[in-house]
Amino acid sequence: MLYHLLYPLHTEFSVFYVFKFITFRTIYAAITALLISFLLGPWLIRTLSRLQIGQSIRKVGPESHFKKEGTPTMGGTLILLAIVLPVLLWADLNNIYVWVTLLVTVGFGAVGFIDDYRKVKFKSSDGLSARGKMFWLVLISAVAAGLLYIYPSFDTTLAFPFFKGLRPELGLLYVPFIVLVVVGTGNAVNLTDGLDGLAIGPMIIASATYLLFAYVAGNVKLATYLQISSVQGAGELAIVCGAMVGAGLGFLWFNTYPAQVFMGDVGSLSLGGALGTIAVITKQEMVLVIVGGIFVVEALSVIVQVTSFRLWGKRIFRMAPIHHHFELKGWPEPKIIVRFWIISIILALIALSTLKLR
Ligand code: 57M
Repeated sequence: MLYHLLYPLHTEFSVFYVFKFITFRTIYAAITALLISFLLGPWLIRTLSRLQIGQSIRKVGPESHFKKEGTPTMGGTLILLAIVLPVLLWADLNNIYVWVTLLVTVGFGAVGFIDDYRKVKFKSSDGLSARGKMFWLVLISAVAAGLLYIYPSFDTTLAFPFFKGLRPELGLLYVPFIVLVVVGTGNAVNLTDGLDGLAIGPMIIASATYLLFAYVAGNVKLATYLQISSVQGAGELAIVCGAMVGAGLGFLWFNTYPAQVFMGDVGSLSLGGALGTIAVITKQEMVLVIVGGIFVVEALSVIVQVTSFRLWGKRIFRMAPIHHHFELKGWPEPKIIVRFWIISIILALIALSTLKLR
């Protein structure tokens, strides 16, 4: 809105010309998101505590988690607000990619909100049925995928890191592919969100990485020089990523060990959905496996554990997702969290190097 209100004034007041620049608006989207988080965070935590919106802890889990019983949850509502408001303020609202990303972010957030609400209301750790949740996530991402598919200039070829000449055309198959990426990322982030700051740290790092990818993809000169897909209009997603970085840092302030609040599914699903959508739009969807490597490993650990247990009655990990394995091995919680962050940073650097390697 600020962009639409203030940029046209540049003909009379040259100072408003700065609103044209994606870099400027990205920085201020991040700062706005941080301010919203810092200003509303303490109030939200007090309100959630007063309303007794506290976490129920599974009795089968690591004992160290029992003391977390009653920690306010659904802090993801703050993350959602701290992303959506800055995007509405600073992004170009005529941009379809911004709206598709917001649709998934808010849609997934709503599914997570209902799930969290039911868990809190019925004071259990079971919310919506797994099928019901999956149905809504698939439906929302299918609508987003359909919108992208019918958008005239949207490219339905698949781009691979390291092999820049390899560009298979997926055609209509690109729609289920988008659904897979977006729903998969939402669920993987959800599984990762099991220790204080464990999901939000890698999410901040991934958002910052995609901020750069979006900026480069949206800039024809840079994209051509780096031989990556140029996506006209994708630069505006740098503003969404900036808001995600700001909202993530603001949330981490309160979620860092020992957490004063958990994000809940409203946070994990919306952030994961947003990241998956941005990866698809910027044509950096395969690189997401590297950037979001922590989320991938967490999800894989569950798949491997469940498969092995069902087929052979044996567990590979002491407990899945993998962060529980390290907890049960005796690693202190902050050590697991910070080490996962370090790995995320390394993975982000490797992913960024794919811009140069071909
Ligand atoms: C959500 N939720 C956390 C919090 C957070 C198939 C199976 C692997 C599914 C999996 C599962 O349900 N995962 C999804 C994980 C929960 O956190 C809440 O959920 C939100 C995210 N959706 O925002 O509201 C607990 O995580 C801890 N936590 C923190 N700090 C945070 O900042 O400490 C969360 C955020 C919180 C808190 O304790 O209560 C969760 O873990 O439940 N199920 C599991 O993860 C379970 N694993 C399992 O059953 N493994 C078996 C299977 C694979 C065969 C096995 O390995 O044998 C474990 N979950 C828990 N305890 N809590 C089992 C032990």
